[in-house]
Formats: sequence, C-alpha cells, structure tokens
Amino acid sequence: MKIRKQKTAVITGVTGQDGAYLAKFLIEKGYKVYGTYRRLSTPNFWRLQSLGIQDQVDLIPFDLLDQSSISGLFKKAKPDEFYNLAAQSFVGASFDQPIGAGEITGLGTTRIIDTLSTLSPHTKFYQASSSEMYGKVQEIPQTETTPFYPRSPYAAAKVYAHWITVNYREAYDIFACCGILFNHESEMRGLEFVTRKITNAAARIKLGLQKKLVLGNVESKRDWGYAVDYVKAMWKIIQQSKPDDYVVATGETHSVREFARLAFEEVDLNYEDYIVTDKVFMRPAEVDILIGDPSKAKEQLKWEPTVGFKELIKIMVQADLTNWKKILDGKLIPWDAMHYYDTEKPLSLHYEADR
Ligand code: NAP
Ligand code: G4F
Repeated sequence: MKIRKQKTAVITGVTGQDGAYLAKFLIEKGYKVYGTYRRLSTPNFWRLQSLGIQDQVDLIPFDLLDQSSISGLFKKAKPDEFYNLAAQSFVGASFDQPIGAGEITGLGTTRIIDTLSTLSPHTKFYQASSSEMYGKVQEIPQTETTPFYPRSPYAAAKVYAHWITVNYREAYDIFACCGILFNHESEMRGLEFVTRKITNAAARIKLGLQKKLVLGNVESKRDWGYAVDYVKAMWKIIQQSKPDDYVVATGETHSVREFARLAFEEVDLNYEDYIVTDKVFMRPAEVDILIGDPSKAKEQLKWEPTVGFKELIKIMVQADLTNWKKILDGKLIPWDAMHYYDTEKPLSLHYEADR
C-alpha cells in the first residue's frame, strides 16, 4: 500500500488577509502549514484566531529584511510549496517609505528565491504579483502580456519581484510562478484599504458612532473580487505541471464612488450625505483604472470568481455591522484596543468576549 506523504507549505505573511485565508484553505486540504509572522510589540494573530486556525499553523518568526531568518525557514520547514505573500502592501504608504518598499517587497523576494534556489531547489515557489504593476494601463483589459507601467514605489518593487521570479525560473529551472492578482477584499481586509474603510464607516455611521467618511480620489476604478476565491487560484497556479504566470481577476471594473454608494445603500443611507474628500488621501500618482482579463486562468486553471461586486459589498458591510453591534453590546473587543485589556489571550476585533 502506498502511503501519501503530507505536503508541507510555507506562507510568508500569514498574519495578513490572504495569508490567513490561504492557510485555512491548505489546512483543509491536509497540508502541514508553516506561517511566518513579524515580532511586533503587540500580537497580530486576529485573522488566524477568527478563522479558528491559530493552533493549526506552525508560526515562525521571520522578517523579509533578515537573510538569516530566511535560510532558517527553509531548514525548519523543508517545504514542498512556498507562497511568498509578505509585503508592505499598502500603496499609499509606499510613497512615504519608498526605500522600505524596495527592500521588503522587491529585494525581500530576491532573498527568498535565491535562498530557495540553493538550499531547496525542488520547492515550488509562488510570488504574489499585483495588478498595480499595470499602473498607467497600456491596454484594456490587462492580460499576462500587457506591458507594466508602475505608478508607485510599491508597484515598482512588485515589478522587480515579478521579473526576478521569472528570471530565476528561466536561469535555474526552478518551479517559480506568479499570480498577477487584481484587488481582492473581504471582511478581514486591513482597515486602511478603501473598501474596508468604506464598509466599516457605513456600519459605524448607521450605528451613530461616526459622522463623516473622508476619502481621496473616488473616481478611480478597480477590478474587485473576494479574497477567499483568490487564494484558491494561488494554489491552482502552483499545482500546474509547468510554472507560469496568470492574471486573476473578475473582468469587471467599478469606481470607488460606486463602491461607496452601494455600501451605504446596504445600510439604507445615501453616501452623498456622509462622504467628504480631502487631498490628504490623494496619491502623488494615481492608477486610474484596472480591469483584468482572467481568460487564461479560466481555461488553464479552471478558476472562476464566485462572489460578484454587489455580494462582496454586502458581505463586508454586514460583517462590520455585526461586529460593531457586538462591540456595543460588550461581546466583542476591538482588536486595536487589545492592549487595554488584561487577559492571557491576544484579543482581536473578531475575538468573542463571551466565548
Ligand atoms: P496584507 O494583509 O497587508 O498582509 C501582508 C503581510 O506581509 C502581513 O502578514 C505582514 O505582517 C507581512 N509583512 C509586511 N512586512 C513584512 C516584513 N518586512 N517581513 C515579513 N513579513 C512582512 O496583504 P494581503 O492583502 O494579504 O496581500 C498579500 C500579498 O498579495 C501582498 O504581497 C500584496 O502585496 C499582494 N497583493 C494583494 C492584493 C490584494 O488586493 N489584497 C492584490 C495583489 C497583490 P504584519 O501582519 O506583521 O504587518
Ligand atoms: O484600497 P486601495 O488602497 O488599494 P490599491 O491602491 O488599489 O492597492 C491594493 O490593490 C493592489 C492590487 O491592484 C494590491 F497590489 C495592493 O497591495 C493593495 O491591496 O485604493 C484603491 C483606490 C485607489 O485609487 C485610491 O487612491 O481607492 C482610492 N482611494 C480613495 N480614497 C483611497 C481612498 N484609498 C485608500 N486606501 N484610502 C482612501 O481614503
């Protein structure tokens, strides 16, 4: 009888939105999952906690800036698959910290893939490339062959990370692939990204906790999907017989304004009564429109998004509404207030106080 070996995966950035969902997906597939986290002054495991998998992920301290923590990771985990999701992922912040963007998001990838090519060349590598690389778009819709034109230090660093991945695939014959993922959101999206900023504000305004929502450019357009769908595409990309790069998108585009209108409608409010714009949230260079063509992913990966734009907004608004109601009832403690509470457990927005 053949006994199938349990597959092992490393996820860098497991504390982030995609890292947490991917970890859950792989655990459900029977993988042994190692997830990396940064040592912070306050713990940041709320996403893993709220998915109920904190105890099932082997957590390893790691920093993309630190070469020794990278080789240590390969020696400890001996992974079959390596998903490089860690990055300074907020575009706006990359204008303020352009060198950090290059070091973490760009060179960090080279540190990993170079270590992989020498210490563990059999390990399959996935790089989290981004639709931001298309920037000032050269073609509509964007495909795997559309030229890149980055518009931020973040996007420039992602272009470098993308091409270094392709270069190591071609130069050293390793299984390295890139998912060029368009924006994907969820109820666990960071609060600084525009979608979650809007859904959180709509819920708070409905409950009388907030009066206004201040935004930047509401005319920019994005191709928004649901993160749970997108982590499945990552796994499918790495299961192919040959390493390759894929656009993962819905094929639809909508403006920030449209997102806001529908989010406020979900709580029976008119967004125009609450939204003000301020140049403090405008970027020095903007990406006006993104819309991906996911044909290759559909054909080769048999991947399709299952959650549409309106449903995504509904999921996010309803989750924020539910959480804020629980907070008001004293049943949930906001994760950013975790250090005010004397408890043995790290708390989070999704931590149920009465559990
Ligand atoms: P996220 O929620 O911001 O998560 C980023 C992760 O990277 C976090 O776990 C973060 O740790 C970690 N990290 C940051 N700096 C690090 C460093 N110096 N060393 C080690 N880890 C570090 O981002 P996400 O939305 O899950 O996105 C995952 C990846 O996909 C990112 O590379 C992002 O750029 C890319 N991407 C995202 C989208 C999207 O729409 N979500 C689209 C295309 C590509 P902390 O928790 O400690 O901060
Ligand atoms: O939500 P955003 O910050 O996402 P952005 O810049 O598109 O980047 C996200 O998606 C990329 C994939 O394309 C990822 F690679 C990246 O890591 C990240 O996940 O901004 C979306 C749009 C922008 O045009 C921005 O200018 O919303 C506009 N916006 C308007 N007001 C705002 C705001 N963005 C933020 N964050 N906050 C605002 O108040």
